[in-house]
Amino acid sequence: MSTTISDTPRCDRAQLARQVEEILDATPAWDLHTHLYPASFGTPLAGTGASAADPKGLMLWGIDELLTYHYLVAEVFRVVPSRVLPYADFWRMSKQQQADHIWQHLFLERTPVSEACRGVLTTLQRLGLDPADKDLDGYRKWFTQQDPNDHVDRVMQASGVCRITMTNDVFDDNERQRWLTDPAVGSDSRFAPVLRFDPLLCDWPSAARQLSAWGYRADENPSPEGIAEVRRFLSDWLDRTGAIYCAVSLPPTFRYNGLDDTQVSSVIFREAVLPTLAERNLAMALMIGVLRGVNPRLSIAGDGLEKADVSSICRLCTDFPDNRFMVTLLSRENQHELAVAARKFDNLLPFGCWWFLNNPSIIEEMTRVRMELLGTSFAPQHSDARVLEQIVYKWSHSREIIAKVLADKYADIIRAGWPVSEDDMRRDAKLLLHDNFQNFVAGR
Ligand code: FIX
Ligand code: ZN
Repeated sequence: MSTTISDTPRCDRAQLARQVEEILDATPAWDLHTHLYPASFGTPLAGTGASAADPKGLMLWGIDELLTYHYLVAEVFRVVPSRVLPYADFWRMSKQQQADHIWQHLFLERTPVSEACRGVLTTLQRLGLDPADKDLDGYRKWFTQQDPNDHVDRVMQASGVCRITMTNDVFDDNERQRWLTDPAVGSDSRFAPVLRFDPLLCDWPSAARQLSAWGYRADENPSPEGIAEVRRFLSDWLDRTGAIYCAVSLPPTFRYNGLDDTQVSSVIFREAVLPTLAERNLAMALMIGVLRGVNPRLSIAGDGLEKADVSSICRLCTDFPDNRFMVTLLSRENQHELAVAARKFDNLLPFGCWWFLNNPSIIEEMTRVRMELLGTSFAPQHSDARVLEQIVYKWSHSREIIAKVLADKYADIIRAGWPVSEDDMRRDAKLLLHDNFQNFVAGR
């Protein structure tokens, strides 16, 4: 039976907050953007019962991967700078040595209050390990006792995630080869495939060289035949992977200037990518704002951000009404503009609090702005996890904040005389954590 909270003056805010938090916790989330893979893509840490470790395997899991997450690599160089430990020396260390270094300096010699450090603690705790033990070898032992395939179930259970969306980068040789060798590599139904092809839009000359090497005719300035070949390439990979949407990450300088824009990226996007997706009823995810290699010596930890151009997104939504765009922007300054754009275009779904925005203070601010402008019609979060167990902390921390914002909004409308039932709350939680994304990708 659904209870309705409507006795405004006596409405107990603390009880309402608890109720909403419980409902959010019990609602399965579809994690709509991660860099996670099932064990079929190989894993460097095999665990018990599994086949031999595959050093280049794509399924990352376990405490050493958690500690060497690139967010933490960037943080450890704040504490042990490169004038003390040169970058090259750090990168020469084994994974375990890097993890030891990060554990020592960020956890033992400092207080682990940053969001990425806190994430490791929440993860250990929710997996039944005690962070107070501070026993890195003990944690290592526990992880190596897990079977990776069963471990996926345990982690999904602990994080309340019912489906994990992958990022399947067709320009990554390691990944590409695995799809070509084993057509069933992506058939684990817990993981949904997504076709990712940044070079097509960010670096056409190198994408064209690759396409030619793979047997697709590609010219420097794409001719109509060249465009047809890009479409053939995309179709082949959409068939091979069964992708549920396509994705690219773009720099802050990305511009789409309209139907007569002659930039090569716009031509490829307009004539090859978007028509192929429209034909297949697939959405396109645009992740805009990353400045790659601000400090290249930090490798993957060295990327930064700048503001993106929201007018380009509005033009895309206008010019391609038969396409759907999921958009996340990396700069905090873009968030209000993006939410306003989503009020104008029903083929635009703002999603997630990406990367440097995935901190409690900013998640809360973004979620409030989005809810105030869009009601419940957005996808508040994705994990962007690179290491399996990260979904535990990313979802636990985010659920708490989404619940807090939602409870405040309920309290406001209850005060205005609108009753909110438990069923209403469950429906809203499901929309936010699952259905808005599911309906958008399905074109409903
Ligand atoms: O481009 C992306 O998908 C980014 O999310 C990643 O490249 C980035 O390194 C990341 O892990 C952010 O969380
Ligand atoms: Zn990502």
